[in-house]
Amino acid sequence: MERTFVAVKPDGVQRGLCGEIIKRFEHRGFKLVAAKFLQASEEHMKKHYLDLKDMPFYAGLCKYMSSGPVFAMVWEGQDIVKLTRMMLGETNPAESKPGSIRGDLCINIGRNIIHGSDTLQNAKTEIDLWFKAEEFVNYEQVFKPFLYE
Ligand code: IDP
Ligand code: MG
Repeated sequence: MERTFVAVKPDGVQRGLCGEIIKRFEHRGFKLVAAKFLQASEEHMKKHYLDLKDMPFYAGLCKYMSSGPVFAMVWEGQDIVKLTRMMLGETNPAESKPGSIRGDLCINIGRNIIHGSDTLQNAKTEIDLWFKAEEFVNYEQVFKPFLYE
């Protein structure tokens, strides 16, 4: 089983899309293992997006991501890093297929409502950045035999 980091961004929270996004992960069969609603600091967002520090939009992105609440989550499932990226669509909503979260729910690259880790290694780094060990809940998905052969 893999874990990935997902966050509804301030635009997604303001637009009332947390429920819709959580629903899609639940319906897919993924298991929620940690979640919290918070306003992140700009410093925290600079660490989160460190890979993008040389991009022209880096400062604005970090400022925006810390401008309001985000819903941060860790989800678990088989191949979840790859499958989450497919559920998200492309970084640019305008290039995202209908049926994907960004393709269905947003328009603009700077307001693309959701973050999802892009690699297993980045998922681990991001989960460690956002969550402490005691924030994870241990439980079994009772319908697991009906999700996985
Ligand atoms: P991702 O969120 O699909 O992984 P990244 O390339 O990691 O995309 O970029 C992180 C975030 O930075 C994007 O989700 C988007 O909010 C923002 N971003 C990326 N490219 C641009 C751009 O060209 N203009 C403005 N914002 C951008
Ligand atoms: Mg990314």
